[in-house]
Order: sequence, then structure tokens, then C-alpha cells
Amino acid sequence: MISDQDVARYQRDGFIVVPDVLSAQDIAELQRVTDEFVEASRKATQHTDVFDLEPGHTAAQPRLRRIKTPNLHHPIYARMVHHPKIVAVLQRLWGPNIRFDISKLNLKAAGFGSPVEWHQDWAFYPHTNDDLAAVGIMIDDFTPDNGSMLVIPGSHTGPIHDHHAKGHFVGGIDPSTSGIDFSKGVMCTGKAGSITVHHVRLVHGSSANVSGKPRRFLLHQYRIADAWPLIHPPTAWEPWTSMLVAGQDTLEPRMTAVPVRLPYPAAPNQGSIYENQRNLGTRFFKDAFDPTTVAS
Ligand SMILES: O=C(O)CCC(=O)C(=O)O
Repeated sequence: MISDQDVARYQRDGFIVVPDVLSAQDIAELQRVTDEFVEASRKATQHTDVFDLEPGHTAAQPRLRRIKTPNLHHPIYARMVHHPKIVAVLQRLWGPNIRFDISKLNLKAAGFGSPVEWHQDWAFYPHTNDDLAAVGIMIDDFTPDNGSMLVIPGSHTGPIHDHHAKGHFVGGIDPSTSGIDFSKGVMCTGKAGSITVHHVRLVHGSSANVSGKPRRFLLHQYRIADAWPLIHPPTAWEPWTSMLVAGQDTLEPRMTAVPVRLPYPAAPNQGSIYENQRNLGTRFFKDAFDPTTVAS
């Protein structure tokens, strides 16, 4: 599914975009099912276990920001977790033993989808080693103006940045103090059916969707089977081992010298990264509801 050059690029840059992973039928089904969830969200007046809502969401004009754990709520999403081409990409990067973690679907509807401030996923869920990545499935075409993900190439080998503000974890990096050169950001665009794979330590974020087209991104977190979570470790063996999507399980976590900064005390606003980041003082991306919204 991917070449030796892709593997070398992933190791050097911390991300790759792989075109043509999903079939036209997969994409059509994902679009249809996602439209159904947006319809169902009309009934929600506040965040639920399934829906995270944009500010300004109403029954008349549903503004769904995220479907939480979509694989638990529809078989089409559940099937994508085990998609053989996705698993094959991860096995080229890490070898045979792959474990799923969690899934989420970030929607950026035409003209208002909220930005995601710069962050490293590792700040949320450090493990004993950092062979972890998020796979992002492009359900729509990702273009320069619809809030495609931005990444800082090579940042996966750098420090773990501070994701705290006023003494609490906020799930975002203060762009004014981080020392990161955001002008080096690269945008991950592609046709629907492409995937992104980004390393758990890679600095990434995305602007609001200022285009007239939706941008829906189904994100799966995966890890090598011998990576053991340092926070929220599993409390029961069966659910843990049932998340293995390929290869063998192990009772021997692999420990490596990875930098860790724990996400404590917990973010004052819980429920999603959008909620966590509400307490980030200085923001990089302009708000979705500013009609002049563009990436800074
Ligand atoms: O939706 C995006 O553009 C990025 C999402 C992301 O990084 C996250 O939800 O952790």
C-alpha cells in the first residue's frame, strides 16, 4: 500500500498522505451515514455522549462539530477501524502488531467549521513508547480553503510543548510563547478517500472552513501493541486485547526514553478537544464565526 519512500518520509517528517485508500462505495456510505448523524443532531440542544455541537447549533440549522466514538454508533464506522488497507499501512510503519484506541469524526461544515488549535496528541495520551499515530480518513475532498489539517514537518522528534494555561491542561499550544515556526506548516490536502497518517508527537492543527464545501475527517488513533498507556491504563484485560486489530498481543510493554508531560490538572472544560481548548488564552486560528476568518 505504501512504498519504502513513504516509510522514510513518515520517519523524517512525521506524516504522510496516502491517496486512493477507500473505494468510491466506502466514501459514499460514509457521506450518507454522516449526513444521517447531522440530521439526528437537530434534536440535540447540548453536547451529548455522541454529539459535540458548534456554538450556534439549532434544530433549524444543525452545526455538528464532532461525532464522538463513531465506531460504537454505526457499523459503517466500525468497519473502517479494521479497513485492510489502513491496517496494511500501519504494519509497514510498525510491523505486524497493531492496536486500535479510539475514533472521532471532526466535521467542518461549509462556512463555519471550527478551527482546532495547534497541539500534539501525545500531550493527551502518553504511552511507554511513541509508536502511535492518528489515521485521518478524508470523507470529502480536502482543499486549501476548507480547513484541511496543517502539520509542522519534523516536529515529532522535538520537545513536548506546554499544553497548559493558568495552571490547567487546555489541550493546545500557546502560539505566542512556544517558539514553533508556524510558517513551516504544511497542509494535508487530498481527494475524498485519501488518508493522512500523523505521528502522535507531531504538532498539528487546522483553521476554520471558509469554503462553501464541507470537510469531514474520520480520525482513528492506533498504536503498536507493545505501547502501554501511562494514563488511563486498562482496568480489564478483555476490552484491552479486543482492540488488537492485527498480530499478537503482549504482556511486555516496550519502554523507550520518550519525553512526557502529563495532562494534569485536567482541563476545566471536558468533552472534546474543542471544549478543552476554550481555556487556551492566545489563539492562532481565527474564530469560525468571524466572516473574515482565515488562518493567521
Ligand atoms: O480535524 C482536524 O483538522 C484536526 C483534528 C485533531 O487534531 C484532533 O481532533 O485531535
